Amino acid sequence: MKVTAVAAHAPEAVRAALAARGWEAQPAWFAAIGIQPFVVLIEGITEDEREALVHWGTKSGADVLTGDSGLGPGGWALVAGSTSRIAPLARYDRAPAELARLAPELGRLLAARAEPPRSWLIRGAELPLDKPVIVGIINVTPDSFSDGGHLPSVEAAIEHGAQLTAHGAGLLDVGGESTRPGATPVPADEEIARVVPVVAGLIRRGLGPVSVDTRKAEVARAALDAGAAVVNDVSGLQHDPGLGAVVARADAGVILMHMRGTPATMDDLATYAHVAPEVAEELAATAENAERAGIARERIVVDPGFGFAKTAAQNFRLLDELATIVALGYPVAVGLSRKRFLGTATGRPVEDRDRATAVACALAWERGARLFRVHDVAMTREALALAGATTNPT
Ligand code: PMM
Repeated sequence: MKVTAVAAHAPEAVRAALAARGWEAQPAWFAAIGIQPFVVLIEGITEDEREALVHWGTKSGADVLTGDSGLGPGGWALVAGSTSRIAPLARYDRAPAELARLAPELGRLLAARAEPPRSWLIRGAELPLDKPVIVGIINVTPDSFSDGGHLPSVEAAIEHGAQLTAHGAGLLDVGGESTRPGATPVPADEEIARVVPVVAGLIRRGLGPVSVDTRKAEVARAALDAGAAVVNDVSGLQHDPGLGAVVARADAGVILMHMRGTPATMDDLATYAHVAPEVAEELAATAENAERAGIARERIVVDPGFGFAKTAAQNFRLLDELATIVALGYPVAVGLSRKRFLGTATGRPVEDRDRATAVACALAWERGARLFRVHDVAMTREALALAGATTNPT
């Protein structure tokens, strides 16, 4: 007899173990997915629902931990087991009647896991997500925290875009307003004067697709008119209620980032009892808001907003628990590049954080992120090539 531990953090090892022993490809894959561990936290439940869950857990072999003082009203339950054990709870015909309220949300989580988004619709194109999309940063601000002021002219910014593209960027993100804590707000006309010539120049050179990093409808409209295909809004449509309609009308893609408050107030709002679920809940509301404004679901990407209203410790938890954000079912972008919390771990100053950025991006890929907004595209591309080769074996 021989006993071997099989890696279980992803379905691949189980699939390969079965395939190597003669199983057909499809049954091996379905079995591997079914064996994957699945852990859900269910909050706001009644006493009856809690009891029904405990009873169901005993019968079905899932672990059910419960309590009555949750983060919100009602009781809570943490349900853990293999996916195939928990999946029947998402079916009205299989779940106990007392637990019918659970089915839709649980079904949505299971579907997002089984069928993650394969592409992202932006204006005039569809970006496949089976490989990482590296978003190259072009900051045309005099005061961005990490590279402010290094692009003195429109020509230099366009040339920088050409270089980022040559290094492997799949999207170029042009920003004209710094969002670091305490940065001075920029009037719309000034922001337009900074970004539009760069967007137009990139398009003229056949570079892109291009994204505009702005919170303002007016700036977004001008950049879209100049040929941008994506709007990257760090305020998640909080800053300018008109931005959603501008994106919708242009059939543009949108990146909705999580933050609380404004760059001026966000540092005082970094108060979470359990950061990942709270960010996920707030991002879900933001995405719903965008869909109500007429933006198609397929055009939405969400971003947990590393460094925005989060302490270093919260950023590390969020990076580790990124799967909670991925479970929302939208493609996930991360902006980790050169951020302060990376310096907390490595002791490196802002100008020496590209290695840490590349490693953090590889960790984020492994947890399900698909878009990576970075300054050093070449180094991140190498890290992601390695991460991709490990997680998608050929
Ligand atoms: N971070 C910054 C600016 N824009 N956009 C998204 N989607 N995600 C981010 O994390 C993000 C962003 C701040 O960094 P910078 O000043 O280096 O551009």
